[in-house]
Amino acid sequence: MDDILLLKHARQILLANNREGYTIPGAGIYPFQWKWDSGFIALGFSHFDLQKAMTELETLFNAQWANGFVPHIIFHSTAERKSYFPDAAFYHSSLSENANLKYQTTTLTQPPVEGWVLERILSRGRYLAEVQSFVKRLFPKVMAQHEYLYENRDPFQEGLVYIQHNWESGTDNSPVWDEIWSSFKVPTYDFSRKDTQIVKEEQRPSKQEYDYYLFLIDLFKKWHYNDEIIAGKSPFLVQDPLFNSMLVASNNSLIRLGKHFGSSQDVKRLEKWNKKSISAFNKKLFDNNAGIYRHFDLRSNRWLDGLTSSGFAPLFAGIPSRQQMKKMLIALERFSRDGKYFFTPSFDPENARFEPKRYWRGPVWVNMNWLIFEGLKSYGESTWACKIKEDTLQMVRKQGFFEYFEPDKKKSRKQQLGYGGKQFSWTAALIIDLLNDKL
Ligand code: 9WN
Repeated sequence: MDDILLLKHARQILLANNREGYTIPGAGIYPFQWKWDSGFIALGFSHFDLQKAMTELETLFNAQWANGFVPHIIFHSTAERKSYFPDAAFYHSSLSENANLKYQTTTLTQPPVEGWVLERILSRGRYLAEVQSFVKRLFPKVMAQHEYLYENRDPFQEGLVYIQHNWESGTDNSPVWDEIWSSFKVPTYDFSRKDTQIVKEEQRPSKQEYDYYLFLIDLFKKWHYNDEIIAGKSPFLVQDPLFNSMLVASNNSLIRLGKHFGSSQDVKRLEKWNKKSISAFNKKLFDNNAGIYRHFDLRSNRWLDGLTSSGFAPLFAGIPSRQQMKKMLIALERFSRDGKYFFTPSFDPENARFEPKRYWRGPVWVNMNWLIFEGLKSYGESTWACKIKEDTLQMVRKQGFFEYFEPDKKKSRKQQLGYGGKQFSWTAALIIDLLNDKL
């Protein structure tokens, strides 16, 4: 497929998945609005429909809670109520005193990408009064989200915020969580999986993993979603390098935007947060031997076992020094094992727990490639950035706009090996961005 056709297809997918005011990640499997998906989707729309890009984020922030928290799923459509599990009833968000009762939402969040997305939308419509007033309206809402995170998710005031559930990481069934799951027992839940009616079981998390995911939510319900109790008692409390990188990158954008759209006080707070976060990142999360950032488990007080593509995300936020970045290039090369794999498998291919078909346990994801591509570009590493861009385009040209992809290049050349949801929105959105990139 040539690039003009690819671009046309990508736009068609975004438009087909667009609903009234928001865009679903993929028909059938994900029928509502998801938080970080909306960020990538808005970026894709900003190339050809600024109005839709702005509406996507406005709709998301309409569901923001009183304390600044932004939920990870907004269950807009009642017609689709029964087609996704766990649904709004399972979360029972009104148990939290902060919940936004106008919307049916989850009680978990996702990586805070909105700050840097806002800046990119502005760059596409800088001279339009409508875009400027949009950024002005959104700025305090994004700021409130960051305030929520630093005030409620950083119990030791380290500058690194924690996630309280694997679904907050965006990388749901990553092998890094395995050792947390093995540290406690959960009941067996009786429920009907909706995801495996659409996607093959071998490409999704196991039923046993779902039991853990549901049990954590049940615990939080018992504690009325009180963050202080969760931080004190929950078995899952992790400083995730991807989540924190998105926060730092968004801080960076808000600092630049704040000069026009915020106050000098906002800018000062953001600078203070970022200074602390970046220094903690490099002291606590960088694994100098492996050349990659790690997940830190606040319960066991050590890094979780295993290296993931999330560990490269700090490149996007400008966190590593040049020396650290050079080490990361070696790790990145190892992840692709001399060109055997596409850049960048979601889990270390040399680890015995690598599973090339199963979701976040091995397959390649376009959003992670895009973040790493942008990161390397910002360090002036254009040769590397180009390799990742080319791999990503080649993968999608051959396989289509899937949710995730077979990492093995040889296999992928011979067979149709795109996995998960089809006509997936963020794959389409980021392909639009890559095709518009000048590198
Ligand atoms: C749970 C929508 C979301 C993405 C996540 C991805 C997957 C949901 C699920 O789909 O998670 O949030 O049901 O598996 O892991 O990153 O935002 O695309």
